[in-house]
Amino acid sequence: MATSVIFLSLLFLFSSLCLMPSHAHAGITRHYKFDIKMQNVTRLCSSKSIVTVNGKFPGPRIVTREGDRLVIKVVNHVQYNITIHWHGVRQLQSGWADGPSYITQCPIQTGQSYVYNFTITGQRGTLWWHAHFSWLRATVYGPIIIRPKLNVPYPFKKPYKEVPIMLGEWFKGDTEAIIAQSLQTGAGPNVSEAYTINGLPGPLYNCSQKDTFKLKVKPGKTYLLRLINAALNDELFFSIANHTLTVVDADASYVKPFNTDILFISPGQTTNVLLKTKPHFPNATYFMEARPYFTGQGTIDNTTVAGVLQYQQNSNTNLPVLRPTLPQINDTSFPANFSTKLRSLANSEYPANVPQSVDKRFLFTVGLGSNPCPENQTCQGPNGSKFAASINNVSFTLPSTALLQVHYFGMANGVYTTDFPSFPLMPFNYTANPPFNHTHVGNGTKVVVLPFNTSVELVMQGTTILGAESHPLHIHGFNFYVVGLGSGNFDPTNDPAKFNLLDPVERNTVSVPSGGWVAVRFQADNPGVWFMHCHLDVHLSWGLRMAWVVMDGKLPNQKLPPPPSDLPKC
Ligand SMILES: *[C@@H]1O[C@H](CO)[C@@H](O)[C@H](O)[C@H]1NC(C)=O
Ligand SMILES: *[C@@H]1O[C@H](CO)[C@@H](O)[C@H](O)[C@H]1NC(C)=O
Ligand SMILES: *[C@@H]1O[C@H](CO)[C@@H](O)[C@H](O)[C@H]1NC(C)=O
Ligand SMILES: *[C@@H]1O[C@H](CO)[C@@H](O)[C@H](O)[C@H]1NC(C)=O
Ligand SMILES: *[C@@H]1O[C@H](CO)[C@@H](O)[C@H](O)[C@H]1NC(C)=O
Ligand SMILES: *[C@@H]1O[C@H](CO)[C@@H](O)[C@H](O)[C@H]1NC(C)=O
Ligand SMILES: *[C@@H]1O[C@H](CO)[C@@H](O)[C@H](O)[C@H]1NC(C)=O
Ligand SMILES: *[C@@H]1O[C@H](CO)[C@@H](O)[C@H](O)[C@H]1NC(C)=O
Ligand SMILES: *[C@@H]1O[C@H](CO)[C@@H](O)[C@H](O)[C@H]1NC(C)=O
Ligand SMILES: *[C@@H]1O[C@H](CO)[C@@H](O)[C@H](O)[C@H]1NC(C)=O
Ligand SMILES: *[C@@H]1O[C@H](CO)[C@@H](O)[C@H](O)[C@H]1NC(C)=O
Ligand SMILES: *[C@@H]1O[C@H](CO)[C@@H](O)[C@H](O)[C@H]1NC(C)=O
Ligand SMILES: [Cu+2]
Repeated sequence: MATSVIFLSLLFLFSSLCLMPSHAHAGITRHYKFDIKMQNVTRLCSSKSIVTVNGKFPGPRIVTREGDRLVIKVVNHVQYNITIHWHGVRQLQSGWADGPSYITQCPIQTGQSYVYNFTITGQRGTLWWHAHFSWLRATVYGPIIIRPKLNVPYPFKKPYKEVPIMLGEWFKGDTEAIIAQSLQTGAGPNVSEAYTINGLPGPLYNCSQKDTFKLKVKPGKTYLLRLINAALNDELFFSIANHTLTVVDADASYVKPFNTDILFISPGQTTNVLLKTKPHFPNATYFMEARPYFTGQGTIDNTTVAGVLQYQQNSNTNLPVLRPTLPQINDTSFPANFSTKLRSLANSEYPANVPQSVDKRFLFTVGLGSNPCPENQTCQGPNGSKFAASINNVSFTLPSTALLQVHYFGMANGVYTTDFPSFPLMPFNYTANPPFNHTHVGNGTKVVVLPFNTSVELVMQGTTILGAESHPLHIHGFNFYVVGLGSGNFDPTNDPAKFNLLDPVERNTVSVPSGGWVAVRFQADNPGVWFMHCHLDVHLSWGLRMAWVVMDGKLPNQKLPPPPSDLPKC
């Protein structure tokens, strides 16, 4: 009797494994608890109380595998509202767990909690999590490390060790006060005092020698560095003196490996690289450094963070220090060349599912603009106005309730309108020099509605209004394929013929070149409300953001499930 029960249950287990559809959740469930707490931290000889997860800065690592479920309970113990966004996670049919405040959820208020519950499907590499309320992500961020499924190898030699490298930005002042002041006066916000590697500014700043990230290595080994740009407002160059890096993955999608001495990485992006150490103990210490790329007119933190690549046997000797060479701050050719090197692996195991036909085309201008100064106030933005930023001249106003909720319950009336322009309403020379002189932007909570599975081609066109800048545009709920990129105005007649529809890179954040354009394609196969915005928080706060509403499909697995019972209320 007992044996037959065991036999039957084995048979059942066996048959259910065989019958399991390939998309079913096959991994394990991993539980995390995030306590949002204040923590005193000292950097550059001044102490500051910052918002953290579990008192850690940078925050805790999430280590998982493709196919796993993550269940993360976030408890808010601080005076601020907060949400957490799992940056780059596709959130297939789990839009309620995406996190941007007032888009997919109301904030988790002081004393409240919310459980984020989602799976990692079809992704492997590095992603990250960060706060998605106001500028709290300045200190609330950490890595998401996604290993391949059990017994599935990397498509490159197994590294000896894996090391997350989070680039960040350190402000001596209170970042919430800084963005509030900018929105009030209309001026550009105060810039940071330092950049950081894993939270540490390093030896090139005053009073910071002891806060230096050291990567201790052995000779003749291959290390996998998981780079993440978590800086608030700055795209960065990164390099390690005398070492070549092999890029293998971007935004948790494998790429065709290529060698480079210097990386370009925008806020929101991740890049996995292989670092091969020297075959023998060298007689030098090597710095790894990062500093900004910037072409705009405003002020910027023009400093350099350094960490140390230290060969272990050499730790006690007084060796010469070698520093890498980084491009000039305004070297627009470097990001342009770098982006053309990124190609999907696009093989049978890791195909590039680039939409080959297009159902709906869009042209979005992205750039700066201004709002008039309110009556009786003096403003410190351009010509006494207030700085703003927009997409197709819409500076997006955040609603006071969550868009996903009103969409799901059919109560969108009065919260958002569906008239987000597909094309600029008034075309002009977007990259003219001198720039188009109409800077005033419109505003509203406008969205684009897409039927389920629409195949979308989106061209994002930078403008030169109030200064040409590059804008790292991030989409939630999807990856897009970067099919084309160029300088000047997009030419709808000649440029599409040059699109790469074979092996374009697949990512969640792409830099719209300064004074240029980028074309992406994606398949709207994920029902929900999905934020798309500039990942420079200053531009995000000024309104460079919008949302896509993707409708349910007909089949049960094409529908957004009902919200979890603990979804925060506004
Ligand atoms: C931070 O430091 C201040 C001043 O020393 C102290 O009053 C406060 O309790 C500390 N906060 C935390 C969270 O440790
Ligand atoms: C997470 O979601 C799954 C699938 O909907 C559900 O079975 C599970 O109970 C959820 N877990 C928690 C802790 O909410
Ligand atoms: C911004 O910088 C100015 C000049 O240094 C300073 O007076 C002001 O207090 C700063 N604002 C905030 C919010 O830290
Ligand atoms: C560093 O690289 C330079 C140029 O590639 C080379 O001449 C030098 O020997 C290297 N030095 C060390 C210590 O690796
Ligand atoms: C390091 O210095 C020692 C002694 O000066 C020398 O023997 C050795 O060859 C040097 N190693 C390298 C890699 O240059
Ligand atoms: C940035 O700093 C470097 C020196 O560190 C200086 O040469 C350069 O002019 C500065 N650039 C800007 C835009 O401030
Ligand atoms: C970068 O700035 C420098 C100094 O302002 C200028 O001489 C140079 O032409 C600029 N380079 C580019 C590529 O714009
Ligand atoms: C602006 O100031 C004038 C004169 O003091 C006053 O009459 C008017 O009501 C003020 N307007 C606003 C919007 O506060
Ligand atoms: C747009 O402006 C640029 C820079 O001023 C100029 O070179 C270009 O010819 C203009 N394009 C059109 C279509 O007018
Ligand atoms: C803006 O440009 C147009 C022509 O391009 C010109 O007629 C107009 O005077 C300009 N306005 C300002 C305020 O410079
Ligand atoms: C939004 O636009 C309206 C006019 O359409 C204007 O009155 C209002 O001031 C604008 N709001 C902001 C925040 O700029
Ligand atoms: C926190 O969120 C709630 C709900 O949206 C809102 O009523 C409240 O004003 C927010 N508080 C702050 C400080 O933003
Ligand atoms: Cu931007």
